[in-house]
Amino acid sequence: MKKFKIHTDKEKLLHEKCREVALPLDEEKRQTILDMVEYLKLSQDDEYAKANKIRPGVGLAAPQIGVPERFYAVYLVDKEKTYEYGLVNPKILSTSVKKAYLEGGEGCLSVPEDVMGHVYRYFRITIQAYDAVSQQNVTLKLVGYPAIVFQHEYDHLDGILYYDRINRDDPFKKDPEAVAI
Ligand code: UDB
Ligand code: ZN
Repeated sequence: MKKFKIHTDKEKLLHEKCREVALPLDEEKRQTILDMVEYLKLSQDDEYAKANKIRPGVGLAAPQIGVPERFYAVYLVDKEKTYEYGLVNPKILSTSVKKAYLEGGEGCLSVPEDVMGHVYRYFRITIQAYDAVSQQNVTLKLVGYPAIVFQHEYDHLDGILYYDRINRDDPFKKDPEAVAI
């Protein structure tokens, strides 16, 4: 199993916009993306996570492994549905007016110390990308928790970390358009 060095927010790379990936995807890059999905899957196994001293991850973006390019992996199970994707050059096609935030706040594999506060995101998004897992273009309609995860990863491609979206003066400021998840 491939081990990744997870880069942290001390590094400039995490705060910079990533460049588009040339398609068709070369075999080496496809393998890297599949390895990222595998890493997430394994990290959610308690034994494996403990033995390898890693956190259970639901998403991982290229800059977090030191690659300044527009792709990310997601592996999560929500409401009996499994989301297993390796998105390349994702585009958010549409967003809801309604917002959502994780009640317990967000964290990040690249941020060693949690920052408290509400991170408002869109409740629904439609995202289009090339998916390295199924090897086809996909258009995904995401709602609630999965929508939040895909937006968190998308932000990494633009050099945005979750704490950049927390209100500095009032971290728990209410947004009347937002629901807690
Ligand atoms: C995570 N994990 O992976 F509900 F099996 C977070 C960390 C930062 C705490 C490791 C997480 O939410 N795990 C989780 C949650 C479950 C069930 C389960 C595992 N990320 C991904 C990340 O940093 N990507 O760049 C942070 C999430 C916060 C909101 C969306 C992504
Ligand atoms: Zn993150």
